[in-house]
Amino acid sequence: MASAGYDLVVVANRLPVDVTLDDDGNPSWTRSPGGLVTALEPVVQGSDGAWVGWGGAADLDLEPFDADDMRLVPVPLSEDELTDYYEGFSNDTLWPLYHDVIQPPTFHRQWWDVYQRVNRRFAEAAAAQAAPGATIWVHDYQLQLVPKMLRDARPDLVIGFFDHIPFPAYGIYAQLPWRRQVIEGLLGADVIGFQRLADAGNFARAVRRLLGYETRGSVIDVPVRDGEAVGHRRVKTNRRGIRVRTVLAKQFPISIDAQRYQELASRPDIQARAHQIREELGDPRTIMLGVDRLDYTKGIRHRLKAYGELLRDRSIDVDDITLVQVASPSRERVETYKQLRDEVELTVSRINGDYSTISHTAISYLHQGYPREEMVALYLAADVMLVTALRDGMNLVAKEYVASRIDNDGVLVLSEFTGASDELKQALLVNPHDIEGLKDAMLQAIHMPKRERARRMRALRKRVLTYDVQRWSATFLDALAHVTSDDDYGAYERAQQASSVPGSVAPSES
Ligand code: GDG
Repeated sequence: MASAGYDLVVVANRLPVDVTLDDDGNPSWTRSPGGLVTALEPVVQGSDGAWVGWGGAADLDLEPFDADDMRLVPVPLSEDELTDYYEGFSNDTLWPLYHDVIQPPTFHRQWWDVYQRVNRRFAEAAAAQAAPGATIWVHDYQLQLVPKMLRDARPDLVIGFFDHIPFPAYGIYAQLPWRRQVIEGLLGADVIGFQRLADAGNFARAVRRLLGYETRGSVIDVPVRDGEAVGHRRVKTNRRGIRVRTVLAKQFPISIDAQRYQELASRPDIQARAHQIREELGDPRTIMLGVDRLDYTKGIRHRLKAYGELLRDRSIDVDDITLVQVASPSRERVETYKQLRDEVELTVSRINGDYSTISHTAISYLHQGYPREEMVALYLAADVMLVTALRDGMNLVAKEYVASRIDNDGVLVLSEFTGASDELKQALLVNPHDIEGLKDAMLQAIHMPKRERARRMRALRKRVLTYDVQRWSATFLDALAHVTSDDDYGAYERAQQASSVPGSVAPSES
């Protein structure tokens, strides 16, 4: 560590490890490898960085420690705070609201109070680690107030925020009783990253409607308050004679470590496991696969409905086709998730009861988490991948499937309500609410000729291998460096527009 703190501090709800205490209270940790960890770990390791986050268990009050060349700074959360801040405000207010109110959001003033308190704790922990002028990268909807809290405490810091989930249209966002405070919290950042151009457009509209600030494309002019310290930031006077600083709000579509998935898919043991999976399923002609956290945004019920109707209509035969549905356990203490699990499991058992035979099961349903190697074996075994989310910031599963198909085979059925659909145009794009359309797409995928499968998959792979997660984090940090430097910002913007930026589609209407 530099004596005066770290030059890069990542702030996320979770640390990249799970911390556990033994009987004597001694901590030990295991890595919890997710997409975010893979993306940010090399950046943090290579730049004298620290990672601030919750350790994964209630009431852990630990000193910062070093793991895998990173400084890890645990933020303690009590059982009550987890209930109000995490399960409550994050997962039962913001999550459903930001996913187009697929489930009704719950608004509780008590949850909001705790959300503010916990955000402040994260901000203070991050500020304590940051060297003068350091870069802080804050992640996701659980921590939207942190950018402003950091800016107020430490104007010298360069602050980025990335929103992993959608940002809703104004008509929906406006329901949030604390809509103004959240927008102001985010605008503490110098760069606010979204998955899609449409999300950035929705955010800019909310800023105009709620705060009346001027926006030009992805640039937002945020007025500088009297006496506000701006650090080294450029401040200019706008047309109305108001002193403003520049905030960049634009899309930075996240990706995966595509190379890693290719490597796993090339391993003989994983390929052998893929063959074994096929055999164990009774060697059906077609294996369809769904992989999701068991979440109501993922469209699992719509997928099951379409599949059940295809069996009912005899458009497909259980002797030929199996659907494997991995539904990894998620947020099990939140009531809507308990209900979803009951509904999904009832539907699965009805379909299996109606259509399975002694030798062939219609749906192989797995309410478990698996090692990444097993996931890649499943991707390799699956002829058709079903991603039918009703709303999804990006959907990494779609990209993982594509990166794993080194054989240029397999068909991706992809909901147009995922961020991934902005980039993965050669998938079979579907509206999951249109059950007939979804059934047609499933049949088209099942019967697609090999040449067409290969043509589409090659194009998909090109996209995923080019825009991988390393490129994502480099692009975000590059934007952060430019927007806060004295360089000609306009030149940076023009260069961006000249290069092909993925996900360039028109914003959705509010
Ligand atoms: C949020 C946004 C955005 C799932 N089951 C197992 C397992 N997984 C892995 C997948 C994938 C990840 O979890 C899920 O990522 P998604 O992107 O599909 O969805 P969310 O969890 O909702 O993620 C989303 C993402 O943040 C990143 O910004 O794309 O839109 O909602 O990597 O493979 N992994 C293993 N075993 C499992 O059983 N090993």
